[in-house]
Amino acid sequence: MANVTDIDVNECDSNPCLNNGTCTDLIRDYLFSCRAGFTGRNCETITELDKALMNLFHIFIITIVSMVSFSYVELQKKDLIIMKACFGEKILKIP
Ligand SMILES: [Ca+2]
Repeated sequence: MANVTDIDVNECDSNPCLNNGTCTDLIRDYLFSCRAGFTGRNCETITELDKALMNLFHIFIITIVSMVSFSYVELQKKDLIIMKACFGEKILKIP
């Protein structure tokens, strides 16, 4: 009579781990060790903390881009004022 370990297969052979989780073969089962930021039976879910961090990072990037754009426009305005002071209003006639 075959015992349970004789008919067991390696469930990790099919590479079922998502998001680079580590699979441990068990008897008729498997266990995942998920990378930081992932959870769930198959490491398929992004943790709420990581969702919040991604949202914060997104807001940070948008803020930086907005600040750089605003600074660039302000610099162009200052350049135009200086050019007008140096060359007069005719500078505006250059296409
Ligand atoms: Ca197994």
